[in-house]
Amino acid sequence: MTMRNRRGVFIECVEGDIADQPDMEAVVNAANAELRIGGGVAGALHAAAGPGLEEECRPLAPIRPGQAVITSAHRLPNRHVIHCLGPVYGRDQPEDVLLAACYRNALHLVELRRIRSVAFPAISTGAFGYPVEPAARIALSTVLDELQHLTTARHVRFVLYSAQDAMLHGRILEELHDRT
Ligand code: AR6
Repeated sequence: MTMRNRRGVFIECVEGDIADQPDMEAVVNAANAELRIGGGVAGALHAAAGPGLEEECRPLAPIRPGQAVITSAHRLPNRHVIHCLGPVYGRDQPEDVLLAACYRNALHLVELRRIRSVAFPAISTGAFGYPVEPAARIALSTVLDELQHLTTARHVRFVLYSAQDAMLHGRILEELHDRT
């Protein structure tokens, strides 16, 4: 686990399951455009949340790459789910701009709803094929940049599914944080 503190916000990278983050007020979903169940992160979150989540999502769909919408968390141990549609690598262009927009728009909702803690998965790095290292650089640098606009958030957690991805994110967090 790697942790850093900037502007009073605690940022960490941990190995774990995004559907099992009971101390976080909001969790972020790596959604599909239709906000349907799907696999990976979306599958895990919808399975734990129960069918009410998909029902609440229905009138909000479809969403575009880079967009984020917020719902309640139903049976998940959180208050909110923020659904982001990441870019499909090699198809949705410019993919770096669209991936950064996911994190920025999610944090905009965090600020609007006065959320104190939020957990992100590595959006687009599974079924959507974005290579993990460039995706991690975009994710972490966007979050570090956006901290200046956050007045309520105190804790941002990146939840990675493998030890290798957690170590990679941790190394990039140290590098970006300690450089600036
Ligand atoms: N907790 C944390 N990370 C996870 C979990 C989990 N439970 N499960 C997978 N990951 P993906 P995407 C990691 O495919 O690339 C869906 O089917 C995974 O190893 O969930 O944005 C949707 O319906 C990878 O590093 O999201 C969409 O159609 C990362 O989370 C599409 O896939 C993201 O993998 C979205 O694709």
